[in-house]
Amino acid sequence: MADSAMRVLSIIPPMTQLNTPYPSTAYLTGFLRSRGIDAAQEDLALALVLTLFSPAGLRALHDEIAALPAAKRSANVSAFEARFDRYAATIAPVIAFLQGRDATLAHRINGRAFLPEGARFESLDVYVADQDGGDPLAWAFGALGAQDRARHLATLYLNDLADVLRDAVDPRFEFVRYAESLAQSQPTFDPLADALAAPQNLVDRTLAALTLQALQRHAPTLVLISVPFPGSVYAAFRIAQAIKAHDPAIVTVLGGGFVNTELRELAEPRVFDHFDHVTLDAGERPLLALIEHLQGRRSTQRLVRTFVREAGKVRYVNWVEPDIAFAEVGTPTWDGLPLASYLSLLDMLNPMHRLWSDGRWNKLTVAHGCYWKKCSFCDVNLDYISRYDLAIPDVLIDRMEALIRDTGQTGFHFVDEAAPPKALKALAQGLLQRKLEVSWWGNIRFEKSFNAELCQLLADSGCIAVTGGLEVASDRLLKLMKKGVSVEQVARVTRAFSDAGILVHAYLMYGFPTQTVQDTVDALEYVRQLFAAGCIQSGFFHRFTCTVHSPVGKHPEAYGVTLQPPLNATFASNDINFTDATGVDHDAFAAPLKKALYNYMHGIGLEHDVREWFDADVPRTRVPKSFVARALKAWTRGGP
Ligand code: B12
Repeated sequence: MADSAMRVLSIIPPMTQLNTPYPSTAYLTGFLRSRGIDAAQEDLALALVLTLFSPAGLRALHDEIAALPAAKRSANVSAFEARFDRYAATIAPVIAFLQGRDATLAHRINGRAFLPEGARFESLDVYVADQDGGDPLAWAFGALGAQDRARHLATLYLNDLADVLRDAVDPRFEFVRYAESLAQSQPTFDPLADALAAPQNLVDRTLAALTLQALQRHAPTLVLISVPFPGSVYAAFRIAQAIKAHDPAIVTVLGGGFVNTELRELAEPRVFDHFDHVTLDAGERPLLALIEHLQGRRSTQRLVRTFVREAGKVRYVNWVEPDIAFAEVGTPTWDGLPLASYLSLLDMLNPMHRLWSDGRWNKLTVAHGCYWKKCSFCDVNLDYISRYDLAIPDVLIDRMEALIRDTGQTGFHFVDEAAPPKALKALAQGLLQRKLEVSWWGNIRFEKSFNAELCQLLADSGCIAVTGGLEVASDRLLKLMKKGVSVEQVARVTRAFSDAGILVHAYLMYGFPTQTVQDTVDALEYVRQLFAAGCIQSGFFHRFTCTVHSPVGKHPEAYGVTLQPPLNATFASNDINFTDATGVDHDAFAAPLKKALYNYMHGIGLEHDVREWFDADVPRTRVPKSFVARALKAWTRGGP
């Protein structure tokens, strides 16, 4: 293939997120262009949703439903059919509103007579009605939040439509993940192969048509399909299938976070019916090698971190060459993505979830990898954690300036594993020096070095929110998981952020090895106190899962657990089941912890004994009532 003929198209498959593009194609496209390679990108996740949820898309859905036997029509489907005319009339204005193109529609939406209301609107009834007007959303949005209120109602309306699509066409469809179970920790390719061999439904057909349109627009010779999460894998294969059916000579490559995590032991030849190559870890170096290979300038033996199929068998080729330094990867570009068409959804009435689903964020990385890389629940052995590499602050700020020119937008989400405090300090100083007015947020570790002074500096430079792991709030377990923080330290650090006006979201965990019921009750008590003391404003409880690449998965004996025997995976491998000698049924705590947290986030129930959230009898907490208050007092007296 001659140099001039090489045209690369990078694709984000459904689903990732709808408010802003997932950044991998932007990174790869920016890098390839910086090396003089003709590269373009497409977000087929957004395109799929905009096509399905359009007047023509709803008519197609209506036609599908007409062919369904009456017995197969769920309540959601019947409700949609009964009000189809209203749905068909409102879908385009609602999408325009969610895209920020028609703000005045908020008034009609808020009147509650404009949109047809399906089952999703029942969630509004759980909120306490306002005493005067009986407005169930008044507590959340107040008198001034007309736009947000309308955005929330419009999101419920879209969720209703997604339910109809799910019930009538494809049970696997969701807005942020699609057919996730076909890929996540799936030891064999069989379920995915069966799904790919099944006749195409409306979603598949729409996606195939969009794929062909993208091929027509860009005429690529090489297509890169990026799968960050298990919930984007099925669609990635459908896209590759459509490409190969159209023109088998187009080279297809699979890469991304899911591959880097779950396909490291790939041995399934059928994957290569759809993809010519599968690459691991940071894509820049493997891609340069692959492009040289496709241009006839490099043999197969010298591919980098690339799986190929040879004589019907999967072979992993890794000619060792250094990765491209973080300072040299170039600036991501959003060029070619329809930035004005993303949807600002308002799903959860929680300030942090809002940052994830609402608004267009430029995404950048302060540093590649994690500077701590010790946490025993984390995939610390994988390149995206273990290879720590940092660019000087000036390079980062240059990239930010380039992105503002590129997108016209000044909000940044740093997608780091954990942005290092020193680098953030230098970034903040640099932003202030250059008088660059931006907003930014990202994930950090609750390090001691985030004191009041540094937090204020970060806030002055535009930091609006941080997320960080408190995991199981228990000093014993934090030590066992090598988190490197204590509850007391987290209290002080989060308070310093909050005092500076920065929103704090805590990642919380339950079900870690050796965790007892008492530990869980105590953890919730710490969390209660942190909310009550204004240290954190948001949080989420994740159930601990043991992965094959984590220290717990590698040395289970050190954590008192026994792993189930390995599954002999030929396809995906990640989560492993285990037994914990404590025998605690952590599943029983999922709902109580979620309920408690949901209420705390809204300032409700903070004065209650934490035992009240649990259905079963649990022991009284051992945590002193004023633990957090005392930690904060000692700190204001003595400094951190
Ligand atoms: C920030 C982040 C988030 C954020 C923001 C996500 C977003 N949409 O922007 C939030 C908190 C919302 C999030 C949520 C989730 N996340 Co997350 N997230 C990350 C994190 C830390 C960085 C992602 C990122 O933007 N990286 C920067 C981009 C440029 O990197 P990249 O996509 O990996 O691309 C590079 C390479 O992979 C490669 N590449 C990518 N595509 C391709 C394609 C080809 C052809 C080639 C050759 C190369 C290539 O080149 C790129 C440049 O080097 C990663 C871990 C990590 N460090 O990567 C986890 C990670 C991607 N998340 C993960 C998961 C599981 C999730 C959730 C499903 C968690 C959950 N249970 O809810 C959700 C899914 C949410 C959704 N549907 O959008 C896993 C996925 C692993 C897996 N099992 O598949 C990861 C890897 C972390 C982990 N080990 O747990 N996440």
